[in-house]
Amino acid sequence: MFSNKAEFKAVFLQKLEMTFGTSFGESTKREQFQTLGHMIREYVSSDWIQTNEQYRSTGKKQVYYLSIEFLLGRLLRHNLMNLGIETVVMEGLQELGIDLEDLEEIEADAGLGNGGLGRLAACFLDSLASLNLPGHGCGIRYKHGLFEQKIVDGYQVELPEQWLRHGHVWEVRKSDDSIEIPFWGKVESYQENGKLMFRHLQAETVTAVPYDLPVIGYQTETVNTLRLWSAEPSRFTANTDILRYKKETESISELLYPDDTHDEGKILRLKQQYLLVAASLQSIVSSYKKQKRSLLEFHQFVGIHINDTHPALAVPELMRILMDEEGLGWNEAWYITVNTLSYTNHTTLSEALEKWPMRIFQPLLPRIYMIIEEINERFCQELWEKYPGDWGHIESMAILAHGEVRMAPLAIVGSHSVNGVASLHTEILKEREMNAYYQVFPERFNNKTNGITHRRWLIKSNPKLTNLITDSIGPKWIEDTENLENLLAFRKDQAFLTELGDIKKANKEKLAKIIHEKSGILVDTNSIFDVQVKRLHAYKRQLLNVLHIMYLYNRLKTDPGYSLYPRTFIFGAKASPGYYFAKKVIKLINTVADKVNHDPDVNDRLKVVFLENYRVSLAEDIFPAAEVSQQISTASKEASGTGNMKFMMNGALTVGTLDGANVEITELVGEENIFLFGLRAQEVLNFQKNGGYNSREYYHYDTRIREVTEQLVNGFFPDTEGEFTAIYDSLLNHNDQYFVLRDFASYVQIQEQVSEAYRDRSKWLEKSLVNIAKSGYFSSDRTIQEYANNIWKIKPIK
Ligand code: 26V
Repeated sequence: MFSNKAEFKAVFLQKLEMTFGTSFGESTKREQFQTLGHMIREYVSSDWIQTNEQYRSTGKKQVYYLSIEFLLGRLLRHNLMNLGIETVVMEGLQELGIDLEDLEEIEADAGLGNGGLGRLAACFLDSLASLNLPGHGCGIRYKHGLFEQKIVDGYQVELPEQWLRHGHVWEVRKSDDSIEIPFWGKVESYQENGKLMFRHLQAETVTAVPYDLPVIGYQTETVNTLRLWSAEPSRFTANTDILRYKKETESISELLYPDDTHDEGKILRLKQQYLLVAASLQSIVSSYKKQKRSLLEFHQFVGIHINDTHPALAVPELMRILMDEEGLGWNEAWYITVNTLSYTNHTTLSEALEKWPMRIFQPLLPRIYMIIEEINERFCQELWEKYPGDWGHIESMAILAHGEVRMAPLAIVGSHSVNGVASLHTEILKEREMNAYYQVFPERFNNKTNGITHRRWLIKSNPKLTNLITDSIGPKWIEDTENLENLLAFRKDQAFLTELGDIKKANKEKLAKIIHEKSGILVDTNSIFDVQVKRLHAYKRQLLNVLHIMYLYNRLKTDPGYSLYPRTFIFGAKASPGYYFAKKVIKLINTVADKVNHDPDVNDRLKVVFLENYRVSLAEDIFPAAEVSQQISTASKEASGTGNMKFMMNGALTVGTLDGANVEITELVGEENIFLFGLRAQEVLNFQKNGGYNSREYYHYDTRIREVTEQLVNGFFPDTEGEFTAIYDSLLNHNDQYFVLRDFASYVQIQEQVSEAYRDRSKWLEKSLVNIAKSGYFSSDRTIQEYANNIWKIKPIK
């Protein structure tokens, strides 16, 4: 299509004029962006077709990654880079007077996710394609991604996100592949050739329409597919209240995580989950059948991955397809189902473990419910043989109990592999949360420590550091990130360290500019950039961070001899709309920021910034500029964390608890290259089991704690009466569930060590270098290779 600058320019201009009927001189940035996007999509289409043909003709096993979230972010630069045409395009545009960076800014983030779970899915897709592995994503094409966050008067305000307002250049609508999804109605049994069969009657059907996105591997010819389903009214509906039916139908793919405090919201979420699963599985089975293979071998050629429990209905849906549509018997179908499916758990927090009331589930998905009943009955029978008479234990493990359908047990029982996402997390699953199932299926449990794609999180987002690395150790690390270890040879190389420091400084300046543009705050780029960016949740303890800032402020105000190394604390976080406490923490951060930033006694040494609307594209500017990475969850609560890996890869040092993947980070870099503090997971779990923690003791004996907690409620912050009572109560009247006060002293101390360490510049840079050098382990290529080898058993296809 184009192989040099001149050709690129000619095609670009022609396409722009043909598509928009406007001359280049008159065209808008958006038209230019869309032209470029369409060109790239056309550019990959032959590889895309070729990849699919190759997969079909070789007939090797393929994997489908089912996920309710895919947090892709922007794709333009990433696709150009992966295609290896970034330079041609950039220079070609330049000659036309267009800055590629300006066009990039036009693209809306595809923010179809909430946090780590969705971003992990996106990193995995990139690794699958880059490793030439036959693996595709299946998700939902939400009309609105995660809400857009505005901060008004310190409060989070949620606006509907509008990523599709101008269309999405990368997608292809495939309406011929649409699938009818039945809800409600009733199930009828009948006899066929002496066999008892079932059919679903009087259902209200919805049409699931697929939109395909190309997933382009890094400088390979592999182009996999992310298929996102959209819910549309069916042509076959018998519903006569058309307007209502249309509205109800479209609401299924309207937004991510609709509020499920009421039945209506629960129905909607369950519809989303079933739509995702049923449409994906039916399309997978129909493409398998085109290969003319027996369904009895299905599991040998297809793997289906359940990302967290949201797609766990894949278990009964695959059973339904195999039995009701393909005529297999229960035992055959069950064998195939279990051997096809695998499941990853991403959290042990009980509020995130999904359960659906049977009274809603049964009428909405009558046939699926029947199948779950049968799965449950057979599973309980098995348990009865293992634990005869122990009804209590059996009930605690059942899939159906206390009027609810429990999704995690359904996923475990129906999969041949169950994995956690970091070694500590997997141990906690095996020894505690899922111990009962581990006793029954020990061979199913395994660990797959998370990873991140270094192509987006280092090569694309930190080009300066990328160049320094390649200039120093050659380009081999790009293919295999373990080679980053070769950087260790430069530990004592002052010229290298100086350059490393200069690059960080340049990245800090870029971020400082963004901060100034977005919030009007001027930050000192010689100060330490100390960053906490992640979902807002009590267990992640943004509160500990902000209480520490209050303490620093108090100390600066009252202790004239105190010399604090200047620090800029940067936050980015969205709170779930219904999460009252999390929203109060956002308000507190902004209130403290306001006070600190406007106080001339301290604001030359202390600044606090809350960056609004944290999302993938903003994150790409934050990680390269960070020097301190805050990973301070209550030990045992963070399954893995992946932000921690992105910071590390960009040379930030971690201040963290021994939680999630911080454990592996510590093993890799050594305790001298990380700042650990706080309770260990075992201590937290023991407190939770046996009691013995009293937060008020810490209040009484530590004057620093007393002062900062009282300041929440004593008028210290003007015009905030009652504003922070819930936070105060959580700490002192509800015994501080997340051990914020227990870890406070230890956190203050480790932060002092950070300041101390930073004063020795070359020492600090050496630690930074060690972190980068050891971060290769956290490439999602390593993670995906482990999934491919040990769970999915898939091989590269070139
Ligand atoms: C939380 C919430 C909060 C309220 C609104 C709805 C909602 C939906 C999902 C979740 C959490 C889902 C699980 C999740 O994102 N887990 C994260 O998965 C990452 C990838 O494995 C892991 O690194 C993080 O530690 C884990 O928290």
